[in-house]
Amino acid sequence: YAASETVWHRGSCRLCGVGCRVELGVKNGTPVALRGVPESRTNFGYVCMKGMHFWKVMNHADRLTTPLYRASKKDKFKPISWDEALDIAADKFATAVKEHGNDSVAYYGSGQALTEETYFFQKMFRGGLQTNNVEGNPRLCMASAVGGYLTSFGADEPIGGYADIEKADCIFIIGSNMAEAHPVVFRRVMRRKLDNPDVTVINADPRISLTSRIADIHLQFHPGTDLALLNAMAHVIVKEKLYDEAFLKDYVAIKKGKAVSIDFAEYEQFLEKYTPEYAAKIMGGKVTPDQIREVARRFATSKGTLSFWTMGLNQRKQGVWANNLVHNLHILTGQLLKEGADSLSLTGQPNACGGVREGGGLCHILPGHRLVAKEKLRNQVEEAWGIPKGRIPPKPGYHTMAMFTAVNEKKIKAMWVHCTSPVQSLPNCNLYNEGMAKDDCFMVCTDIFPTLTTELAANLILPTAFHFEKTGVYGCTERRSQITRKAIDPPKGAKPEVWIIREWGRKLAEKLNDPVIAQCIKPFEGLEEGYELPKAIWDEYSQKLTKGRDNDLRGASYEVLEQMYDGVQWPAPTEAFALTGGTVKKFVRGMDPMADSHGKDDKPYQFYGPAHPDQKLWLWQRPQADPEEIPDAEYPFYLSTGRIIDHWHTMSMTGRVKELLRANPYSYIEVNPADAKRMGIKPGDMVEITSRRGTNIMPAKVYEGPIEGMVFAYWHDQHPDRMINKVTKDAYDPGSKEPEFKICACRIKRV
Ligand code: MGD
Ligand code: SF4
Repeated sequence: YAASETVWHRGSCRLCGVGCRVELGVKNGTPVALRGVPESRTNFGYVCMKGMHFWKVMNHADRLTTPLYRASKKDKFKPISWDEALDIAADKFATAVKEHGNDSVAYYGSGQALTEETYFFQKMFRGGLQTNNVEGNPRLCMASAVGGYLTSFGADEPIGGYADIEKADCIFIIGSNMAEAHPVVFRRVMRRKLDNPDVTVINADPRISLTSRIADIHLQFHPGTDLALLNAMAHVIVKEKLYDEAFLKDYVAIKKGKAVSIDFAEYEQFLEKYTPEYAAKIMGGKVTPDQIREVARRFATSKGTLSFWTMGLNQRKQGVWANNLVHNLHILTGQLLKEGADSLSLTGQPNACGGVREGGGLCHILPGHRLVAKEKLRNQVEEAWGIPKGRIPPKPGYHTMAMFTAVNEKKIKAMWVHCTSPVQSLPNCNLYNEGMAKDDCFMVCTDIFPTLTTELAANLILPTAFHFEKTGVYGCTERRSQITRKAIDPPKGAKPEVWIIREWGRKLAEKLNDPVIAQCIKPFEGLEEGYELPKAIWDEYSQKLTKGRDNDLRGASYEVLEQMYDGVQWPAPTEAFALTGGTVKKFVRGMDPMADSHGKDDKPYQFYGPAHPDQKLWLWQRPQADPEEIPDAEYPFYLSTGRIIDHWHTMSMTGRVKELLRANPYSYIEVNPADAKRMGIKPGDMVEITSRRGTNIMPAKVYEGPIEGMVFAYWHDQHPDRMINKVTKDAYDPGSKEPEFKICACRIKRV
């Protein structure tokens, strides 16, 4: 190529969980454009406006280019060399371990980190520093989905994928504004509906959103009442005998409580009270009993029913139960495993599935969907790493909210925050920011930009390479791993994380005089960091730690991933199979090699998931239950929060792109017109939103989106007056520990 020509480099987008295949245009060593890849079967060449503007983030003048250090959080940062920076980081973690024990250090990572980064970090913390204090922001988005899949299907992650959209006849979207949060996959849903007007689209949500535009039926209800809806749909399906008796007989066990077995008669008895009339009353009266009947019938009788959900179900105190109840409908009706039918959780981030759920990035899981608590599984990991048996501690570490509570309680003395900004993204953030701002916890942040977290809480900021400036793998919603190869150099002074971890690890081994830490980095010594190093990390993870696991990725070598337009869907145990694209439907004989090899009988479906020893799907008896906080006389409104199309999370990236910022410069509070009229609020009036935890002030958008009695704000805005996590509540699901960002009580007033 002539230097002046644009060269296109393949990779995946990093700005949401869809996983669009894209190409970055580079001219004279500088990114100049981003486009879709028409051959891709994921996004067919389409990208959304965030994706399209991605390259402008890379070039931004605010990129961090030198390590910055301050001994106290009250001081100003000073630039220091990489050698000094890594020495300080190693010294602080070593001192914390020596003086306060192994559990006084912690890692808090991200569903946007590359798999190689999450895997390497957790190896250093568990195998090197001997703590399971390994957590990440996927706790805030996907933990309830993980809990739901494990308890209902015995295995994490969806059975099918996006390819079911083009075959589905009924699409049930609950608790998801996928038009904004997963725009390109929503485009596929929209195309299906436009091409086939007979396809039913049902949207169940307390708020009318852009997603609702294509719905035939929109069910609008009070936040937190949808467990009643899902049970009422099951009630209709059972009463009208719309369930699949043969499927239930062959593949299903029924459970209640902590997995106590019950029979169908007891389940039927439990459903007895969930009549459509009963549910409609709980849901607030806008949904009619006949609508519930209609929705249940269409769900059960279509040729293929495909459900989508995301944070509206996950970010709830009953998040796991809500997931179970959607899976229940699919299990009852047999709307699973066939073309066009699936219970498909949309993932919250580009690599929450691949890196964190599969790579061992949460406090209770090790790589390859292994549980920390199981000795045999810990030993397998220790053996793969060549470290002594018993080196990984048996106790899971702190989950996210417990970890930041431990920071408040001064139990965590050194913490590494990678690729996330908890100062803005934690619920009830004022409470946790107090602890993070104190000098009791030494904090290292690896980021590409300054953030509210680096400003308030970091002692040491390490500037990193960005997407396309390093090589690594992401795994999206549908069990699909995709590689992005380094296309350009990072800004001078910024380094890929895998290099940072290795260099820090070497110093840490010296300071703690610990040969096992040195052993953890030994396989990666001497490798060039742009490609060889991440490849060696990927090889160790995929070859040694996914072998025989349900996410077997041995066939998905870098070489194979580089050949495949859309990456590979696991399980993919061999290269030959991975080169076909991998497993489109899990558990189906003839499609999934694990189902073939685990076959215990001659049935077409084989449920080999590690969490269900009986190899069955579990139908759960789960009652309607209230959220942690419901409106009362003092705080009479429900507050809900979510995403919009123009921005991503804390806006640290999209807020720096002027086109995206202009499209949506600041947050506003959506108020239903009936409430606005009653309270004298007009469009654009400034409104104060107060909960038991904090206050925001922002302009009103008067609009029939939220149901009467509910207000909604997007959470991306960093401005102190509009940072909605000062107001949200930090209650969490007792099973998944995922916080209830979606529901709390507040009052509003015009100011
Ligand atoms: P992000 O903006 O995604 O938000 O919240 P966060 O993870 O805190 O932070 C990513 C950071 O990584 C940015 O600072 C970015 O600059 C940096 N970064 C980007 N690329 C790289 C890289 O290659 N290397 C490094 N080292 N850094 C990089 C997300 C969290 O927020 C999540 S996952 C959810 S689902 C929650 N959603 C939610 C909600 O719905 N409502 C409310 N109210 N709050 C929420 N908070 C949660
Ligand atoms: Fe990127 Fe998501 Fe937009 Fe696709 S839909 S281009 S993955 S932000």
